[in-house]
Amino acid sequence: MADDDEGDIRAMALAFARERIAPHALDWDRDKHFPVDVIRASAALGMAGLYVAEDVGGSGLTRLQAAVVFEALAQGCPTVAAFISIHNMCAWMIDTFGDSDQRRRWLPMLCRMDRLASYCLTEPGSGSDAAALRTRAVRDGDHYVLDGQKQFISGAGNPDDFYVVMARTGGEGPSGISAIVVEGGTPGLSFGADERKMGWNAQPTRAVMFENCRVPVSNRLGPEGEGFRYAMRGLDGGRLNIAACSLGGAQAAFDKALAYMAERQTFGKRLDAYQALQFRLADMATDLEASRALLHRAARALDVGAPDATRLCAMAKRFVTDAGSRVADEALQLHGGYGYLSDYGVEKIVRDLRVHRILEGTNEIMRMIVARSILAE
Ligand code: FAD
Ligand code: 2MC
Repeated sequence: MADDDEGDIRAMALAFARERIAPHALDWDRDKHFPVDVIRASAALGMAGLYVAEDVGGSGLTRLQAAVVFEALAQGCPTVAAFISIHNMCAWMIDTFGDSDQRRRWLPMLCRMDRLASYCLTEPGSGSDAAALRTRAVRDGDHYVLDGQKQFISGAGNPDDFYVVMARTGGEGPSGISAIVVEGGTPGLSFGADERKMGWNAQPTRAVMFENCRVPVSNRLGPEGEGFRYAMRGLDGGRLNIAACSLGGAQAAFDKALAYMAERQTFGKRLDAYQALQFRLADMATDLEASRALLHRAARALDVGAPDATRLCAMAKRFVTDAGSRVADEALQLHGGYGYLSDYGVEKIVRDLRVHRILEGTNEIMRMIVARSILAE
């Protein structure tokens, strides 16, 4: 990607974040409001199918360009940016693993965000050990009959929803899993209550239940038994985006701290005149740069299909989400008591970023992926 392209894309996403997201982010967090209208407006700028091919309405960007977009969007609100990322992950899975009929049927409306897509892997009894999932899809003629429950599904329960569901069509383990699209409104599909949570309040998190839920076999992506590998391929890119969302949130917290320290005086001096605090700023800025460098390195690796791409995506997800939380927490500390007040916006970033160390694979699982790959060499 040429630097000019990257600059234009960043400027466009930053403008959207500043104008459409940031002014409302605190209200959405407080009111637990899922801003579907604003999320849809991002689709008009090409953000709903960032790395979906252009023939079906996607933007055809690279993962590196997408990482730049998600960092910029997250400067407005990490939670809204992260939902857009999940939608993109689902759209990419259909683009990559769907047949031409499925691509034409679903992708134009997903790229317009007529429907919002959710990714359904986790279950009450299987989170980190995702291949132990138990939701069953039993073949009955031209249909699968789904029974089971998904847990913690982001964005679920919206009237225009669309679900990419990993379900068991075969035996135990990863090779018994298939990826099946379930469209909102299908009889037998229902939802739990919106979970009350520490952060990520601007998007709903719900259980998704399947009870005798009949879905055409033609909704299956690729052959039976490939669903787990597709789900993991989707998460490679999803993890980059979650890292980018942490980076954007942390950058926004850093910028707030810098501005605050230029204003606030103690003992007759501005906060930014104290060397002890300047050193803290130096460490935070270094964390941000190191994070961006590793994130972009991993994104380039995924773009070219490098053999170590999965390992680099896991490294970036672990490193950047940890560093992002550290920077945001330091920014809160540098605000003193005001950092703890909601109106200053920093405590919301701390709360939103906390879950990035848990979801899309916990940071312990990221270490497992990295360590396994090192030891396999
Ligand atoms: P567990 O797997 O039970 O893990 C508990 C703890 O043990 C963790 O610290 C874990 O790292 C550690 N651990 C587990 N096994 C090992 C091991 N072998 N070695 C070392 N440590 C280990 N899922 C979806 O499918 N779709 C979504 O849209 C989605 N959105 C989410 C939104 C929110 C707000 C949240 C909180 C979760 C979401 N998730 C979603 C689920 C998320 O991916 C899981 O919570 C996560 O993968 C961890 O699974 P678990 O909660 O079952 O924890
Ligand atoms: N790309 C392609 N294939 C992959 C892959 C990847 N990144 N990762 C695994 N596979 C393949 C692997 O090669 C193997 O294939 P084969 O049978 O042909 O050899 C198969 O998948 C099974 O892989 P493993 O043997 O590594 O499976 P295992 O069960 O030991 O562990 C693990 C896999 C731990 C990496 C996986 O379960 C995992 O990522 N767990 C975390 C779950 C997670 O990230 N959940 C996120 C939910 S979404 C979310 O939170 C949101 C907010 C949206």
